[in-house]
Amino acid sequence: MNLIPAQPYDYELPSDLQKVALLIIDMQRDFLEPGGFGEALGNDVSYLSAIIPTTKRLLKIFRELQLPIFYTIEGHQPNLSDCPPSKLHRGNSTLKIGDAGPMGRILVLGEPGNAIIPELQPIANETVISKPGKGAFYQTQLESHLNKQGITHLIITGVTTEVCVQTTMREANDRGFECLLVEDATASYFPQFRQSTLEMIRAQGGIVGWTATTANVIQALD
Ligand code: TIU
Repeated sequence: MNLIPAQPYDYELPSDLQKVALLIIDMQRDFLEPGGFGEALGNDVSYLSAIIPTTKRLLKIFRELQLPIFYTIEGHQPNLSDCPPSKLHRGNSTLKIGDAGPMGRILVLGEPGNAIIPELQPIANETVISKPGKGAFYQTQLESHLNKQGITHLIITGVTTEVCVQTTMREANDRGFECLLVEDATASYFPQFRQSTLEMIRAQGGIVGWTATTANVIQALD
């Protein structure tokens, strides 16, 4: 039995590792680089790049073992038909979703700013899911992809911990997936929110799932 040392207790991997997917959430230029949606919301984007090396290490081992890899991107159709008015008008920044920014139209699919960062570019046989909301299961094909491939376990990484990552993990947990959030491969513009999210997820015997370090995940898979 392969166990990942985790909190609140060891995370058991299935004997068939093809049932374990790496999920990399919203590591797109919009959130990590200056001039995108994250900065338009008033955030200091420098907090997020710290997790690029750990995410790369996880990507490397999943690729070496030929295990399933999924990425998400938060973005909207160019006509914004999939962006509810509540999301479009929220906040008081001058740059809104759909406006032209330094990296193209903010949070619009296909724009330069909407691309996954160069360090984590997907390769063949890896699945990219674009999503209009914070949760990756809302109005996407993610669930059917996972079910079709028989995936039962999700190793979750990405940004931002308390927004898209936590929403997605809760959605996945309710759908019966065994979820582990990688502590040093998730980041927030608010370090205290990241810490609180890790704690609330694993509280109450793992009410939403597990957390573990990159090193522990890799050691168990190796
Ligand atoms: N603003 C913020 O923290 N996050 C988002 O808007 N999206 C994601 O978390 N990806």
